[in-house]
Formats: sequence, structure tokens, C-alpha cells
Amino acid sequence: MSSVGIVLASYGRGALVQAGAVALRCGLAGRKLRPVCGDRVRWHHLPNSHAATVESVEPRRNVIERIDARGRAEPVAANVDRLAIMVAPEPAPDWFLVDRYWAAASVKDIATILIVDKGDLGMQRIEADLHNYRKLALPCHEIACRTGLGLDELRRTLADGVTLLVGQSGVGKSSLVNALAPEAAAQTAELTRDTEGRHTTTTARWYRLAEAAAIIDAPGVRDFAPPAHLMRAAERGFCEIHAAGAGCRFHDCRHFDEPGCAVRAAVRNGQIAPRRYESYRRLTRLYEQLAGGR
Ligand SMILES: Nc1nc2c(ncn2[C@@H]2O[C@H](COP(=O)(O)OP(=O)(O)OP(=O)(O)O)[C@@H](O)[C@H]2O)c(=O)[nH]1
Ligand SMILES: [Mg+2]
Ligand SMILES: [Zn+2]
Repeated sequence: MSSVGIVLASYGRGALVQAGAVALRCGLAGRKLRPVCGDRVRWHHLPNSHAATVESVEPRRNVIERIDARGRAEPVAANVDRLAIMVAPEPAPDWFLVDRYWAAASVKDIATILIVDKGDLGMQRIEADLHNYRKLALPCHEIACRTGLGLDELRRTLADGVTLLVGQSGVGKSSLVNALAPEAAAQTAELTRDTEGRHTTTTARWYRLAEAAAIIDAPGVRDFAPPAHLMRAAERGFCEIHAAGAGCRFHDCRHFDEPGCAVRAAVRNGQIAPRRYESYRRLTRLYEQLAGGR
């Protein structure tokens, strides 16, 4: 007899699976099985034993991957409905990281929102960048986990579907998860007893928010980028650059130094924020380096 459960967290040689009301530590039936946080998996109890095993991974609707330093794709979470990128006035935002996350989600047609935490510290320092993202139609939610500001409205936004929460270390992702899902701390405590617990800080975790809603607290990886096979597509993630690119002389213009480039013209006349253009160039160069290094 096997049942289907959701992977709350995955480790090298096992996974924590939501099995009815309990979270169950499971081994993996085969070496090739690679369950990811958010996966639906078939699992069963071994005969005459408390041990449980993941048999198979159900087909995924999508998977969010990042590339590691060597350019290899590494899955972060599966079956995601929404990407929530978190920033705060402190630590100072890495906007390049925000742009890469947004591009990765756009490529996969996953809705993206920006959550701006620590409203109690004041938003002046980052207001200009926030203004630009709002102009690009990226929904921005200003909150403060510490005071509760904006949390009710955010709760309504996250009331259905699975949200993957990403962002730099220290922006407040886990604070938000604890504010939205009060039982999250209990699940955390349980995980620390896992034999492979040393991996938990680098592992995404799935928490239920409501009957039809969940949130995944992801580790604050700095080198996140969409996988290289999505390189051309990633350009589409920079919506304003993609739109302006329709006016370039060459249809395969990279918008670096080609003549008749409408994107660089738009940057010069202020229609495209130079910082966003710089993000685009950095991502493109990163891919070229990775391709050259193979
Ligand atoms: N002033 C202020 N501090 C906050 C707020 N929300 C969270 N913090 C603080 O920010 C710090 C980091 O919060 P975490 O929730 O651990 O950050 P994180 O994004 O989960 O970090 P990693 O797990 O390392 O990726 C903590 O000291 C929190 O108390 C807020 O609204 N205002
Ligand atoms: Mg955290
Ligand atoms: Zn161009």
C-alpha cells in the first residue's frame, strides 16, 4: 500500500514527507530518485518496520532551478504557483539578485511579487528602485514582520496556491513564515532532530498556510540564476528590455554594442533604468562565461 504526500524538505539521501497529519522521515527507494521540496511523492512503510520509503515522484507542474558556481542546474522547489522575492532596507538589497529571480519566474510563467520587509526602518533608501519595479508592473507589498504592518493584505494575496519565498539572507523570510504560519516553528524543531539535520539551513522548507495555500522558505542563495539553457528566454524576463528590443535593427541583437540598438537608446533617454540594463548585461555575461568554461 502506498500513499501520496508532499515533500516538506529534501536531503541528500532522504526527504521529510507530509503523511496525513504527521511529517515522516523517508529514505529513497532508488539512487536516481531526487525528490524536491514541493514534490508530490508516493511513499510506503517497509514491512515490520517504522521506516518509510519514497517510491516515486509524481509528474511536476514546474520546477524552479538555480545554477551553482559551475553552471549546473540545481532544483530549489517544485509545483510552485507564485514566486515572492523579499527585500528590505537592511541588508542593502542586491537588486541583481532580484532581477535574476524575476527573470527565472517569467521564463516559467510563474507569477511574481516583491515583498518589502522591515517597513519600520523606513523605505527612503530603496524608494527609487521600488518605484521602478512598480512601473514595470511588479506587485510590491510593503510589510513589517516586527509590527504586523501589511500582513493582513499579504495573507489575502497568498491565500491560494504555493508561494516560493526567496531573497538574501537576513531580509526576514523565516520571520514572515512564522508570522503567517504559527505552527512553522514546531515543524522546524522537529527537523533539527533529523539525522541529516546539518543540511537543513541550506534546504527549502514547505509550510501549510491554509487549506489551499502553502509557503516555501528557501535558503538565501547568493548565486541564484536561471539555468543556462534558458539564456535566450531569460531575456524575456526583463520585460522592458524585451519590449524595447522589438525596435532593434538586428532581430538577434544582444543589446551590447550592436548598431541601431533600441534598448541602449532607451537606456540613454531614461526610459529603461540603467541598473536594470546592467542586471541584464551581467546575466548575459554570466551565461557567456559559463558557456566558455565548458
Ligand atoms: N526591524 C525589523 N527587523 C525585522 C523585521 N522582520 C525581520 N526582522 C529581523 O531580521 C533578521 C533576519 O530575519 P530572518 O527571518 O531570520 O531572515 P531570513 O531571510 O530568514 O534569513 P536566512 O534564513 O539567513 O536566509 C532577524 O533579526 C529579524 O528579527 C521587521 O519587520 N523589522
Ligand atoms: Mg531563514
Ligand atoms: Zn538591441
